[in-house]
Amino acid sequence: MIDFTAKDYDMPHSKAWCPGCGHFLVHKILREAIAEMKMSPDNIVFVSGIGQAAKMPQYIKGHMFNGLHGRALPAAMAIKASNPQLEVIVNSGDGCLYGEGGNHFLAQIERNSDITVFAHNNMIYGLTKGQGSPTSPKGLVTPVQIDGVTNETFNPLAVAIAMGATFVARVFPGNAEQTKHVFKEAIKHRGFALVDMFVQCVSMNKTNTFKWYKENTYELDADHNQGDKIAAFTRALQSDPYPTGIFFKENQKATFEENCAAYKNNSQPLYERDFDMKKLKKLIDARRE
Ligand SMILES: Cc1ncc(C[n+]2csc(CCOP(=O)(O)OP(=O)(O)O)c2C)c(N)n1
Ligand code: SF4
Ligand SMILES: [Mg+2]
Repeated sequence: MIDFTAKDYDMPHSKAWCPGCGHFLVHKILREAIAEMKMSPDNIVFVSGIGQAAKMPQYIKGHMFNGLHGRALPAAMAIKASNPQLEVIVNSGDGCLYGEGGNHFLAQIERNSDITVFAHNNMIYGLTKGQGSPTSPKGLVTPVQIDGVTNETFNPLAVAIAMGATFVARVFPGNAEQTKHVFKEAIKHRGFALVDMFVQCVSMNKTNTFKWYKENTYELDADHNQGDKIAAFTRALQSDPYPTGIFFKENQKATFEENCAAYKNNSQPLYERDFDMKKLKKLIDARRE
């Protein structure tokens, strides 16, 4: 157990985000959550792809892996599988996670890797100057979609629930208390945890502002049954206004790491095991025949 404050998890350098960017609030609340959970930076790996949201691992204390656009999840899965004792946290943008990384999003849900995924959903490609993303609302005018977005809007919660995700939540970080609570529950969850976060991009999305999110969200009722998949799916389809909170969670499903053959009779983390060159060569040679 470590007695750190949220400030201790901050990295000293300045953050390359616009003043008022929604990613700042996530940065603050996430640090508060992990400090209150007494998590050691030595035991956390922050993983991301590319984008404004994906800068997060560089701004928070812990190990980090910053990979290719859309490719945070396979890296996170591999890190967790090679050392299941690590806490693996992904910070990703809506474009990176649901667009370029969409296939990985589906695959990791199916596998139930024991990782926590925080999706910074500003409904826009922020870093590349405001093109429509999978979550952009229909009609949103952008420098590319000059007559407005015509694509259907991707619904990450409904997709995650339908695919069998074991923890599915949405937050609006302007509601700091609920957001911190959901962050902690997601990190504690055994299995794939998705937290979609409504954050504002003050420079590239003038429609879905902090005020807009505030006016268009409400907390799920206290009697919402988090174990009821149909109720969760029904809530995930609601958008006027959007519910926030934990839509669905289940704890019975085995994780990807638990299902790994390598861990069936041996709990020693893969990274600690000797590398069997002969066995590997045999496997590669067999593919060549
Ligand atoms: C394979 C690939 N496609 C496209 C890009 C260009 N690119 C970099 S970041 C980005 C969009 C990031 O948007 P999002 O993930 O929503 O994060 P945000 O900047 O909005 O936080 C794009 C399209 C890239 N680097 N690699
Ligand atoms: S462009 Fe948008 S996402 Fe990027 S730092 Fe500025 S406000 Fe944040
Ligand atoms: Mg984005």
